[in-house]
Amino acid sequence: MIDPTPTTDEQVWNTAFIGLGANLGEAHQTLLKAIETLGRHADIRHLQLSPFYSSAPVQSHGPDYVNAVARLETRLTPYALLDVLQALETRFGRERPYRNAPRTLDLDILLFNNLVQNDPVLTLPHPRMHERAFVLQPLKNLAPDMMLAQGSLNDLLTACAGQRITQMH
Ligand code: PH2
Ligand code: MG
Ligand code: MG
Repeated sequence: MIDPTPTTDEQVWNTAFIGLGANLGEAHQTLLKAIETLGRHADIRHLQLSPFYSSAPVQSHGPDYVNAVARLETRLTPYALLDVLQALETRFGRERPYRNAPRTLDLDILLFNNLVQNDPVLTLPHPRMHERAFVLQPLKNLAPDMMLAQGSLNDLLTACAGQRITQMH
């Protein structure tokens, strides 16, 4: 039988950048497992991962964080992707005692296509990404020429030169 709903497949795949962070437990291992799980999701493809970085807590405390950024394509909506990420955070033992508390796993949607929105559930682009070296540096590894509304990645990185961040391997 002829498929009644032929799709022009390319139209439904969106590009998203995800910020990964953890500073409790086996942070590095947790990020690897989270990435592996995401990569197996039926509605996610072409996952690319930046190098891992060790970074001093920014407006947070506790041990140094492990951070990375992933680029992926997804046919999920931004809200459905957020649900997938939050379920993963929960599975890896994330608790939310207070804002910016140390955490076993944080998965933030940084960018979703060129979407700009600000609603109670999801603000895009991520409202603080432009002032955080632990996001900008791995993002630059994946997309060196990217421009944010606030400027180029290089200029924004210069502005947060005081934030300690080291590539791990
Ligand atoms: N995440 C925060 C707050 N502070 N600092 C570092 N170094 N890395 C993070 O991932 C991080 C943070 C809130 O999500
Ligand atoms: Mg975060
Ligand atoms: Mg978060």
